Amino acid sequence: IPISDSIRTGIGADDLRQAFLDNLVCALGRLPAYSTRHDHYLALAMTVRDHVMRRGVRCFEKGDNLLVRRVAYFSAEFLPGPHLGNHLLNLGLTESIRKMLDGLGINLDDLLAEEEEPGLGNGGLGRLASCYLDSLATVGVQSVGYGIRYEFGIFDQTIRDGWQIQGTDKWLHGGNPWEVHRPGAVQDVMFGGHTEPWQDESDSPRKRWVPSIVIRGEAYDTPISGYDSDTCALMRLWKAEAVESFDFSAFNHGDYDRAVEQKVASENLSKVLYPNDELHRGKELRLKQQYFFTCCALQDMLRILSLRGAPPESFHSNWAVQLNDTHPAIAVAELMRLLVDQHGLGWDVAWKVTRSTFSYTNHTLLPEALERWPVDMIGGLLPRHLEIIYEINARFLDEVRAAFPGDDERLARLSLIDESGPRYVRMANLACVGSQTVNGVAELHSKLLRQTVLADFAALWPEKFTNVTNGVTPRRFVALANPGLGKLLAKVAGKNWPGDLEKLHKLEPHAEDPAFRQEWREVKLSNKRHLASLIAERTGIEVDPTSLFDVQVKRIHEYKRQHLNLLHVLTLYLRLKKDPKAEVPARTFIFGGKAAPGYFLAKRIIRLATAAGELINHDRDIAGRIKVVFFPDFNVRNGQSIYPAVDLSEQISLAGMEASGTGNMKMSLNGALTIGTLDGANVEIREAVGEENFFLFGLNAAEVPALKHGGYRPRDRYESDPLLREVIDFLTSGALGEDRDLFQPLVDNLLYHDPYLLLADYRGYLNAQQRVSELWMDPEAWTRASILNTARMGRFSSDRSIRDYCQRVWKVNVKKLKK
Ligand code: 26R
Repeated sequence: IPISDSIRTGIGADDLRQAFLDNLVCALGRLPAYSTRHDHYLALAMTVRDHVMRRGVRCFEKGDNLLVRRVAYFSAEFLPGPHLGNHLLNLGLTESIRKMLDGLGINLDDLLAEEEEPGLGNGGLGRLASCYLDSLATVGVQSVGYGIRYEFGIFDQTIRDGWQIQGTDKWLHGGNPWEVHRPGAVQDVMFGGHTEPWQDESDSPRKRWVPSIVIRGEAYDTPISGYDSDTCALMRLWKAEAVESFDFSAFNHGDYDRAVEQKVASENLSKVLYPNDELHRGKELRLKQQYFFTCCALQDMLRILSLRGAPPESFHSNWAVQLNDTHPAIAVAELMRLLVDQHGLGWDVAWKVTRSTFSYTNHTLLPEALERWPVDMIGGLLPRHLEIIYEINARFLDEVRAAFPGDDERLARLSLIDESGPRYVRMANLACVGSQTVNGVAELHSKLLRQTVLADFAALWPEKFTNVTNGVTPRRFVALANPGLGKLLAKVAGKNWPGDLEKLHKLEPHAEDPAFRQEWREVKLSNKRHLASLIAERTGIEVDPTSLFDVQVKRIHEYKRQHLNLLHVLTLYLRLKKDPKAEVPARTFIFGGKAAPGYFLAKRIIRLATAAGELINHDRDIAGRIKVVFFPDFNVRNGQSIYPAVDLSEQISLAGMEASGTGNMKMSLNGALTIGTLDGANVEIREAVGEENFFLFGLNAAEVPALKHGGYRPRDRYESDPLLREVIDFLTSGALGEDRDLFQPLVDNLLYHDPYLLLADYRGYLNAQQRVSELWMDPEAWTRASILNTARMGRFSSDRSIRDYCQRVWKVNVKKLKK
C-alpha cells in the first residue's frame, strides 16, 4: 500500500488549517468554540506529528529494504526538551503554521508554552542522548534510541525560603501527543527464580532459566525529526506493566491482596527516574530498570531482525549498539543469553556477534559514579546472567593470563568481579570486555580514561580505545533558542548554517566591522531583556539587562565548584562595601541547577547562593551594582531562554573532573566568553576560539594529583591569604542570615578537606575575573571576542560528533554535506 500524501500531511495553508481543525474535532472531540489553549496545543501537536510520522515510516521502510545497519542508542536517560517548536523548525513549517493559527485568532507562542517537557534524565548524559538522536536524523542515519518511559521524570525544583524543594514531575498529566503506544511490540521480562540444565535434540547441554516473576514491557514511540532531512529517528521507551496471567492466578484463588501487590510491584519498575547524578547507590530497583529496558530492546531488535528475514548470527551486521555509560551494560550478558539460550547459538559464535555489536561510552571518572552490583543481588535477580558473566570472565581471564603471565594483581584489577571485599560485578569491566570500541567524551577525558580508570584495559587492547568529543545540536540551542542571532547568522553564513555549522567561520571577518558589532550587541541585549523579565517573573528580582550576565547553570555538585563562584561574588561584595568607588562594572550573577535530593552539601550551596542574593540585592550601599539570582527549575526549556543571554560562561570545575561539559558549548555558540579551567571540552573550546578569547585559570589535570599527594593543606591557604580568610570568615559571621551555623559544614569541608581544591584555585580565579571586568569595560573588544567565539565553535555541533561515531565506531554511512 503506498503511503499517500493527504490533507494530514499537506503543507499548503488550507491543508494545514483543515488538518488542525480535524484533529481538534475528530481526534480530541472538541468544539472549536469551547476549546481551550491546551486543546489547541494538542491538536497542533497531532498535526505536526503526522508530518514527522510519515517521514519516519518511509525512512524505516527504506532501511529494511536496503538492509542498512541501524544504530541503537541504549540510554537510561533522554532529555528531549519540548518537541513542538523543534519539529516546526526542522520541517520548515514555523511561519506557515504561525500564519494559519493567526487566521484562527490563535497565537503560536501561547501554544508552545503549553508543552510539558519530558524530564527523563538528570543532566548532561540524558541531554547528550537527545542531541545525538537529533543529529542521527539530520545526517541521515537510521536509528532508535531505547530507554525507559518513566512516569515521573526528574523532580520539579522550587525555591522556598532559599531552600530547594522537590516536587513531583507529572509530565504525562495533560496527555502526551508525541508518543504512539505500540501494543504490537510488547516484550516479556523475567526476574528471579533459578536455572536448570537440559539437553536439546542433539544431546548438547543447555541452560534454562525458570523465573519467579515476569513483567511486561510496553513500547511507546516518539519520532524525532532531523533538520532539513527525510530521515527520522525513533525514541522507543518501555513502560512496565503487570502480566495479566500472574495477577489472575492469585485473583482466582481469592488472594486479592497478593494479586494487587504483584501488579503494583510490576508497574513500579518504570515509575520514577533516580535523581542521582554521578552517585551510584546500589539500589535493586535501579538494577531492575536497567535490565528491564535493555532486555526489551534486544528482544525488539531480534524481532525486527527476523522481520528482515535475517538470522540471529547476523545481529551485528544489522545493528550497532551504543551503551550510554554503564547503565545499560547488563545488555552484554543479556544478548549472550538470548543468542545462546533462546536461539541455540554456540558460545563462540554468540560471543563474536556480541562483541561486534556493542560499543561503550564512558561519561565520568568520578569513582563514586562507577557502577558495581553485589554479586548476590545479580544472582538473586538475574541468576542466568550471573552464570554468563562468570563464563565471560573465566574465558577473559585466561586471555589475560596468556598476555601477562604471573601478574595476579593485574588479573584482580581486570576481573569482572571485585573480590577485594564483599563481591561485586564491575559494570565498566563488563562493558569494556563486551565492546568493540570504548570512548571518552573529550580529548582530555579520553586520555585520562586510558591512564587511570581503564588503564589496564588500554594496556591490553589499545586499539579499542578512541575519543569522540561531545557536541550539541545547533538547531535547538541556537536557531530555536536564539532566533535573533539566527537571522544574523543566516545573513553572513547562508541560511543552511544549522545543517553545516562549520559555515560559521564566515562570521570571522565581520568581527572587525563596527556596524556588525553593533547589530551583534543589539541581539544579545534583547535576549538579556527577555531573560531579565523571566527572572523578575520567577524570582521577583529586578536585574539590569545592560549589566554583565555571569552565568553558571548545571547540576549542583562540589566538583563543578559553584561555591568557588560564590566566593568570588562575596569577595566582590566585601570589596565594594569597603571601597564604594572601586571600578567594578555592573554584574548579574545567575545560578541555576538541581541538587540531588540526598546531597547535603549541594543543597547548602544552593542555600548559599540564595543567601548571597538576599543580602546583596537589598544592600543600599551596593545600589544594584551587583545582583545575585538563583533561577529555579533549570531544565531544557529554561536553558533555551538562558543560553542566548549569557555574556560570561562559568566552566570552573576542578581540572580532570568534568568529562566534557556541554553547557560550555551551548553558551560559547551563543556568543558567550568562557571563564574556565583546562577541564573536559574546555580545552578544545579554548583551542578553537583562541586563547585570547577565553579566560583561563587554575591548576591543570597533572598538577591536581601532584598537589594532593604532596600533602595539600587547605587551612594553610586560608591562613596565608587575607582576602580568602576574610571571605571564608564571612560565611559564618551571621551576615548571611540569622543562623550562623548554616554554612559551617561548607566552611569545615573547605578548611579541612577541600577535595576539589577551591582554596588552591581561589586566587587564580579572582585574577581571571579581574581580566573579565577589564575586557567588559571595552565593549568593542568584548564584542569582537564574542563574535569570534560563535564563529569558531562550528566543530562542536553534534552533527560532527555523530559523523565521528559513524566513522570510528559504528561503521555506517552518512549523507554528504550539501555544497
Ligand atoms: C547513579 C549513577 C550511576 C549515575 C552516574 C552518573 C547517574 C548519572 C550519571 C550521569 C553522568 C554519567 C553524566 O551525566 N555525565 C556527564 O555526561 C556529559 C555528557 O557526556 C558530560 O558532558 C559531563 O561532563 C558529564 O558529567
